[in-house]
Amino acid sequence: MKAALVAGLVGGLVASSAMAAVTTVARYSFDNSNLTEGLDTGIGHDSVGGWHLKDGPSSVSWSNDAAPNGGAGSVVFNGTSSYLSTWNVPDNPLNGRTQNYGVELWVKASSEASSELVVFAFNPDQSGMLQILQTSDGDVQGFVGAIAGRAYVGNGANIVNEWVHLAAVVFDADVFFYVNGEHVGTTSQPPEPVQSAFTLGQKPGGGKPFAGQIDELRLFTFNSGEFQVSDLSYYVPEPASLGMIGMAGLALLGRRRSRA
Ligand SMILES: [Ca+2]
Repeated sequence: MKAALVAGLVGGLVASSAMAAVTTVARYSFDNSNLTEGLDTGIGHDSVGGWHLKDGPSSVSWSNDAAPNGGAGSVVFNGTSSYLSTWNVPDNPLNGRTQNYGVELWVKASSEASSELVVFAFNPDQSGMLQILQTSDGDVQGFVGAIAGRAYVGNGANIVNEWVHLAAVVFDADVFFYVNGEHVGTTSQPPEPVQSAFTLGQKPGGGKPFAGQIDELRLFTFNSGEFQVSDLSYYVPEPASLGMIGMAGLALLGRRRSRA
């Protein structure tokens, strides 16, 4: 397992042609501009399963500024009252999961954090839950993968007004945090089992509000030892993004495939 893991960590683009070993269990593309249309087609729709962002949207807005390969748009958080949440939604495909799962998203902060802010968090009121934070707190400032109340690893730099890809992946008993597809930290403190909810942009009921944009949130699982960094969407363009290549690009792709 360790050899495969190291290969995955250093493989990057070289390994991207390998068959993806992860299974997407929920995906939120935020490509629909209608914030009030309803759970099945609105901004909080899970395009894979039924784990819709039911308690959102609250004060979020939509932007046609999408992440790289991020489709038509993203969701915007105002830094005061905005959040999206699955609070009280029963269809959680990760319920009880303890290991071999991951969370990835693109984020574009509009300002440096003056304190600890929630980008993504499972049950953020409970210690030991997996989180992705923006913070200016000490050595872990910048974007941070966290086990609430226990362990924090970050990229150590504040990045604002540009899209950054973040991923927190639970491998067996370790948590790996990636920024733009590069491994920036590991903690051997495993998070608590996933429970019924996650929030984006703030704690449920208010607190630690993030200001900026989030796009292309994906949650995935994999078999022990099979995750490779090249499985992250940072390296694997989604099928929907093929439309952005344009006709010339598709023709080129066709020629490449016909030659193979
Ligand atoms: Ca999008």
